[in-house]
Amino acid sequence: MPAYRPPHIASKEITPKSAYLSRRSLMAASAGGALATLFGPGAAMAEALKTIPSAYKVDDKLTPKKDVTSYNNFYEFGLDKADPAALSGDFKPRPWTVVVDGMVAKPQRFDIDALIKEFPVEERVYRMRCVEAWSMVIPWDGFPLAALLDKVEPLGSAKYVAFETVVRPAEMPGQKGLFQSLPWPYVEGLRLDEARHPLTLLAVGLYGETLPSQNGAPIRLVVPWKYGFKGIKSIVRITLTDKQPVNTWQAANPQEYGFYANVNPAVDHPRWSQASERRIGESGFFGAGRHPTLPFNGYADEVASLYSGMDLKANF
Ligand SMILES: Nc1nc2c(c(=O)[nH]1)N[C@H]1C(S)=C(S)[C@@H](COP(=O)(O)O)O[C@H]1N2
Ligand SMILES: [Mo]
Repeated sequence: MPAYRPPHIASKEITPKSAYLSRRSLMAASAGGALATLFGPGAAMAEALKTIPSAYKVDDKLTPKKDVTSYNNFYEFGLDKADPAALSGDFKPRPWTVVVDGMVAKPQRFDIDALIKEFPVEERVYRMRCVEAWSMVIPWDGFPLAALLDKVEPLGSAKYVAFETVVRPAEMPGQKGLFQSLPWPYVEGLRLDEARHPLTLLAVGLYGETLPSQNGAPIRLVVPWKYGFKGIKSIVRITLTDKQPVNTWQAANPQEYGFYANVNPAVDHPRWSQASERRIGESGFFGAGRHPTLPFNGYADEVASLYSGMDLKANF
């Protein structure tokens, strides 16, 4: 079993597990309007989210925690699925600052633990579909990106949100050496309306525990209707802009990866079919059951309207 936190991180530097667990049981216990008093200022958002229950928690069987935390894509730690868990022991997710800047009225630097205190952390059970045709079902703990964006007050001119991962070659072995897999930092982007969508989450934990380094500690993006590569990990900067941001995989291979990357079983990857997916952790060939891939990863009711009139084949 991989360690879920680097052993050199003192527990006092980490949001206590009890904080998540009490929040989780409180959320479960609270059917209605009590959330505002329980969670403080950002609670209106949590209330709003309860109006889309199908998106908030899917019924699929959860992928076991050991698979979620040992089968990872995080090229900063290496290319093999086992590398991020095995090679992230030197990574220090605390202390950590996230800068939010660009076309906003109130650019700010946020300490990660202040952020976690400020916004109510809630559990979201989402499907995660990697462009490589495997998938998981993950209980994330996080808060909507929209809550953070509201805080910095985007200007009317802002149309997109750009994200950047930390660069720390001393702690991230995949960023060292001659044979770099990708240019660093890893970068991603969303349209502002996608970023503000209530499903779009900044995750700070999973399975009720502090986010493991291999999953993008201390804070990563989760956009469940898009391929997994949009879910940028270990974020240090979020910048509002009026230009469509470059994203790492599109820049690396524009024939195969686009900006939108909405999960679409009807648009095959040039080298493989996207019609179905291997659900990691289920029994079947190579330990994974086969599932049909759903348009927008099963979130079409919530998000398809964002793309009305758009050619989904061209905007892959
Ligand atoms: N910084 C960074 N973020 C990243 C990646 C990466 O290599 N570097 N890989 C992406 C890909 S391809 C996927 S499928 C998801 C995997 O998230 P998980 O390992 O938590 O399941 O992270 C995404 N975020
Ligand atoms: Mo991926």
